[in-house]
Amino acid sequence: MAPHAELTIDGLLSEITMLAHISEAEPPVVTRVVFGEADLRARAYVKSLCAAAGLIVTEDAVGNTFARWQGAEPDLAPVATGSHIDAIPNAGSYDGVVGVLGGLEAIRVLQKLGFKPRRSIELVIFTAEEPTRFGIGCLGSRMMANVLTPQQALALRDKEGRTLEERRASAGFTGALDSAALPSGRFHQFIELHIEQGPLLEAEGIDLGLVTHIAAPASLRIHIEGEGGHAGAKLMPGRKDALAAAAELILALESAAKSTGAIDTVATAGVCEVFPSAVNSIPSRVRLETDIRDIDGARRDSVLDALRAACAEVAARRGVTIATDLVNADPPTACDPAILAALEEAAVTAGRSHKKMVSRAYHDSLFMARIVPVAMLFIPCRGGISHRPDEYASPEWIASGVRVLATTLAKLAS
Ligand code: HGY
Ligand code: MN
Ligand code: MN
Repeated sequence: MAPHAELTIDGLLSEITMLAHISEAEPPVVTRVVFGEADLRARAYVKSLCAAAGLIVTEDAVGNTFARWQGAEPDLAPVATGSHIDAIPNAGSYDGVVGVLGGLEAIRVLQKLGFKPRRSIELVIFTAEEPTRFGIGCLGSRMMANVLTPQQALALRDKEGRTLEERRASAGFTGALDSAALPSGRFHQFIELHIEQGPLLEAEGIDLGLVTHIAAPASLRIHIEGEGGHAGAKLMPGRKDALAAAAELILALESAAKSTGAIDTVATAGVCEVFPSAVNSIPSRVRLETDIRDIDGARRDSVLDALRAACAEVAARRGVTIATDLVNADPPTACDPAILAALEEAAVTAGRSHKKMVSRAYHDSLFMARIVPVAMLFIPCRGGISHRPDEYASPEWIASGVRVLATTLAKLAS
């Protein structure tokens, strides 16, 4: 089953634009934090599109959403595809959305072609792929894979101190948390279509990326307690400036990532919260959130260890107190060779250039891999830009991803 070459995706493009306008910010800026007002409107919009396609829509206790195209043998485990629609502040229109609306489009294309799946095909919209609200990414897929247990989920709070329980209940999700964990065998195979969020495909003029491995993310939260005081009256000797200590740790993190000798090691401190944050007051308290990744778990952990060592050294030398808590340190994952082979065959049939590559961004596939064979299909994004309003994927790139996804889903569901 190979969709025709002139697959038109005008409807899909307008749905992507429509979804981009469902934002907490002014277009073209997309901000859609989980369980916020825009997230709920976006969920309603996407569910209406799924219902219009005749899919059976269900939601779990944390808002993971499943839209099923019933197959001829409904007892067989479905083939699934999907991604996320939540977006970090100041984001773009395509991260996650291409995998959700593109996955829906792949189903609609197969419906139009009169394809009848033997296995059901299920579109999955994962809750909270982004860490923005609760500080941990892939919350929904972690719970599906029981990587995040209900007990751990109960401890999650957002910046306003609201718990996951409060937030999900106000969003209308009240099921028992332990019902989110899926039994193994719930899905047969899973494919996620996503923009590359890097520059390689576009730079090399290649249409599609067949993702062989997904990098291992880790996040260490660092609390620094110094001594506040008057920025003018307190002399330099004996100061315990928490932000100066944080600055040393940020540079130590950067140098540890650079010195592994591997290009795949990356790290940054994406959040730095300063108290009291007054220009004429010595910072007494700082919270740093750090993000450390590598496709090699041990190498990534060596950077974590170097950062912890730097915390101990800076605390001793500067007389500040430094406490750390590990938010997550997940293993990398390898994608399933059989699904990759099916994707490659579909790319060849479609006459699309393609290359094997790793994903440096993490995705829900990283956690779905714990309960089902997975693979990811990348399309290029302009300049490799992502997590910015100028994120862009061309209609040609999107159409080629949808086409190859549709062909592969048809093969796996036959
Ligand atoms: O941060 C990531 O890798 C993903 O985009 N949330
Ligand atoms: Mn993202
Ligand atoms: Mn994403």
